Amino acid sequence: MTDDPWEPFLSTVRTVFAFLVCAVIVLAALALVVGLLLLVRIHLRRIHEVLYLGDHPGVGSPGPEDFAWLGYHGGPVWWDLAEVYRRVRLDTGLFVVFLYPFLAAQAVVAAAHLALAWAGVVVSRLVDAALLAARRIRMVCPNCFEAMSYPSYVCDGCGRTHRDVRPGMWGVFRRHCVCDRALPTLLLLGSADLDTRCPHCDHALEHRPGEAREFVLPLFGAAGAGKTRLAHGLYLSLEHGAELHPETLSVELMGEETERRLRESRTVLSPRHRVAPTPPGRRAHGATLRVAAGRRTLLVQMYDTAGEWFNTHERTEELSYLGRATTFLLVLDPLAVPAVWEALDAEEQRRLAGDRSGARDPERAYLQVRDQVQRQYRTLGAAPGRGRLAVVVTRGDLLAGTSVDPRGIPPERWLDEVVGAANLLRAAHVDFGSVEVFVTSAVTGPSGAPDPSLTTLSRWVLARDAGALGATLREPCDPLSDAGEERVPVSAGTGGPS
Ligand SMILES: Nc1nc2c(ncn2[C@@H]2O[C@H](COP(=O)(O)OP(=O)(O)OP(=O)(O)O)[C@@H](O)[C@H]2O)c(=O)[nH]1
Ligand SMILES: [Mg+2]
Ligand SMILES: [Zn+2]
Ligand SMILES: [Zn+2]
Repeated sequence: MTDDPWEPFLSTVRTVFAFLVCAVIVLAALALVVGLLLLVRIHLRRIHEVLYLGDHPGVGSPGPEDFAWLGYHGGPVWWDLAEVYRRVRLDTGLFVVFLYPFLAAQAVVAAAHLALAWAGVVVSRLVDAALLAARRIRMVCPNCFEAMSYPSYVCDGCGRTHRDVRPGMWGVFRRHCVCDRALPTLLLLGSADLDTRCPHCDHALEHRPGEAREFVLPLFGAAGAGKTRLAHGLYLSLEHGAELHPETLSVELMGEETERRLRESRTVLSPRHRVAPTPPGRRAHGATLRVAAGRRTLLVQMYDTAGEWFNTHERTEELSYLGRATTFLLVLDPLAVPAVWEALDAEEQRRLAGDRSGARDPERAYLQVRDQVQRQYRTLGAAPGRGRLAVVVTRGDLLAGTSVDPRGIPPERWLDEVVGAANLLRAAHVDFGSVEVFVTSAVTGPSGAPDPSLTTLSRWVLARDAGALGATLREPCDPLSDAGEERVPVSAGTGGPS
């Protein structure tokens, strides 16, 4: 065995070479790690700049047409991702390929944010819509009579009107007005606390639509029939009930306009008061009452339009609230009907001449409205024949003690036999699902309490469409039940369902 004299030398070279290779590998790995860390730092800095400092020249302020900032999921999430990519590519050149996994991770986070936000949009809208449907809330503007899927809300910071605040591009649970004020996006989240407007006519809606069921109640009939006085009477009967039993019933006039029109009800109903005709030039505006019994609330919109509107097809056609109602009050002045007038003796005629209105034919207004309701139901796809009609004979107090005194006779029979309204009644029974006749006295008694006939009518009005609220109103403790469902009139001209 011979010793190679080069062997120690070669061994040293190999060792040095191996060391050098290791050093290069370590250095390369170090360089790679340091490089990657630098790249990641650049990426994170750009993310910070774009996402958190909002340094994004590509995204401008909202224009004059815009009213809210887009929600992050409504576009900015992708714009930010593209901007971060643009900047890191500029910073790192070809080395950007090393950042692809990190950019992909950012894209995954962005996509997850997007998925979560849009799921929030869909779920919250569904829940809100389901709650409105379950509570059978449909919103109708008392000014233009259009149905609204959602009211518009006014920003309490700058006064801008937001047409549709519901969750979407502009926000999930909150949206940010261009003035930066955060607004709730749903009735559930408190949007009803903001000033509300109609999305169709921009009229201020002071009755907080969406919080409770709305109940459209049209009063119609010839000029001078007694619609305005009856509207006051209905309000006062509920008011009186609430005064007697504040713990079970409350009634509130919603908004300035309703208050202006109904606050004088007690004066209007004093027996000697004469009501001025409703100006025929003006379209009706629904007067809204908030009626609450226990936890149940109803927004009653009473529409009292001047009698002239029911004379021609063209005018009645404009009253599109008719198609939104299922309960109707046909108001009728018995003294105007020739058969009733002629049945009075000369002395009675002399005494009541000043209380007689001019329209001789109550059927005219009925047919106009009936045709219009059927037309509007067809247009809206509503089921025909589901409506309820009350034929309300006014001036019961004036008829009391006369030759045509309705007391003690079932109101429908009296209407048929004394007023001679058999044709009208026959048509009404064909056209409406249910028909009741009432004789009312829109007056207050000596104590200031409204005549019980008004309470009887109020109870009938609220009984079905108000659902459980109607039932609450019938509970024994409630004054509205005092007259009893089947009771035959006792006070002057009091009518009950026949
Ligand atoms: N005593 C008494 N008077 C009534 C009653 N109902 C109506 N009147 C009077 O009849 C007249 C006409 O009543 P309104 O309520 O103005 O009639 P309207 O249907 O609103 O009339 P237009 O607005 O012109 O369409 C007024 O002088 C009322 O005071 C009632 O039940 N009793
Ligand atoms: Mg009137
Ligand atoms: Zn409107
Ligand atoms: Zn604002």
